[in-house]
Amino acid sequence: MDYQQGDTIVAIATPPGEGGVGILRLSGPEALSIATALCGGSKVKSLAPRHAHFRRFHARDGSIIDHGIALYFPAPHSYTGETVVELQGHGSPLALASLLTEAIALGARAARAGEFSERAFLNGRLDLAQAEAIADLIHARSDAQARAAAASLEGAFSQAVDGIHGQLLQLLALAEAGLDFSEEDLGDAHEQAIADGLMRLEGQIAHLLKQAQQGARLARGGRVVLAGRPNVGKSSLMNALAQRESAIVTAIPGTTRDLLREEIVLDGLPVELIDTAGLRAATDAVEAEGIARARNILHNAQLILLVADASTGWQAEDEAILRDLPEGPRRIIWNKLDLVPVPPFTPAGEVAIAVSAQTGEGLDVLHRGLIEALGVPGDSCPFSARRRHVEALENCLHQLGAARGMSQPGDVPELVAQSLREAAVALASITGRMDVEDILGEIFSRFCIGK
Ligand SMILES: Nc1nc2c(ncn2[C@@H]2O[C@H](COP(=O)(O)OP(=O)(O)OP(=O)(O)O)[C@@H](O)[C@H]2O)c(=O)[nH]1
Ligand SMILES: [Mg+2]
Repeated sequence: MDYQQGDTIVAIATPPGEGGVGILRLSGPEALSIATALCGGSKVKSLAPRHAHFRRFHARDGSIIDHGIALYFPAPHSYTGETVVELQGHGSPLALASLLTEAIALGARAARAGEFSERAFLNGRLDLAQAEAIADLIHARSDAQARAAAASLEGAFSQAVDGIHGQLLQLLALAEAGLDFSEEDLGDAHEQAIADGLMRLEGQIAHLLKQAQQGARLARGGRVVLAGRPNVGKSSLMNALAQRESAIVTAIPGTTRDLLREEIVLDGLPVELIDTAGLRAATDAVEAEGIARARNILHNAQLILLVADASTGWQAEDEAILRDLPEGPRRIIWNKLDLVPVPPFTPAGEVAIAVSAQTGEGLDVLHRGLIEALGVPGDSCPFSARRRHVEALENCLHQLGAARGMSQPGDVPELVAQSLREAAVALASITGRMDVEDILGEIFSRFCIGK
């Protein structure tokens, strides 16, 4: 790789706030000279590659900002593939801000979000799927998410993609050979080899697509909205599921006004639970706003739990709310099961789960119901993925299907080759080996600064 950025970038690589350690990271051609100046210039012994050196970090006027460890990674053996220096001082927001200011005064430029990882990608240190996995690892909210992202970062997903891509290129070469020779030269065996290859590849991509869908679902997490009439126990149920008293519960209908959010982890999947204002004709402006927010959020739910009161049974108001719900997965939750011997009659075509938020009865069934309704991938998720990867695999599969449809005797072999080429491009866009400029900005802009 001969890729070298002209400028040297700098960022505070540790999270904002106070902490034991705070790291300033520099990458680019001037990283060493700027870091050397910060460490006291020529008066101090120069930094040896990959050695931890204790240094005082200076301002230009000679005053000392902090002290700590300086680490120098010569190109290309660094995170970005460029010259990188890390100054590891104390996690003091003010000292780090001063160091950053000094580095900029010495010629570095403040890095954009994700720019270190973008350079790592451009220098071939990471492929795109791995770079995305870094962001997913940083943002992981459950063990399962973090493990899946780490597997992607290790290359589990990229290796599977590369393996199939190699086979696809071989098949493409075979199909292109058919363009140069007539049918008689190559014979039936050639056609059969292409047909067999297509079949095999479609099977492999369908399998990878399924895993990527699970990986993307895990990385995205779930969102469940609790809705229903006032006083049916939505807030009580949220508290019971979250195992903490976050929402106010009273016997007064119309208690909840704002949307309240709690996060729970279901079988490794982080799920956002949203409690809403009871749906009815509002009695005041505050409640009316709460109800408007409740109705809005229903459109962004992966699963709606329509909570109803088992002690009153299904009411006309419940029916009206049900009719108004947006399309999408939903469950009826009969709450207050402790007040009745058996759950009431559920409207036809609906799936119901009966619980008591007060006694905890039925909550285990509700947990399993949520896992099933959200399609939680659980431990069967070998790597993390994103919507972009799923779309690329779907596109690849579609092109292979098109190639198979066109590879009958008498068909135009050019079209088969063209579809195979497009399938290969779609697959390669996952790791970024071809045609990636347009998606780069989109991916790296989601990083945090300093990564
Ligand atoms: N017996 C019994 N009472 C419950 C249960 N769940 C909630 N309640 C009671 O029902 C009343 C309303 O509970 P909330 O959780 O505030 O109901 P809500 O649906 O959030 O009400 P709004 O916020 O007004 O829409 C309170 O008095 C709760 O103690 C339950 O499982 N059994
Ligand atoms: Mg409430």
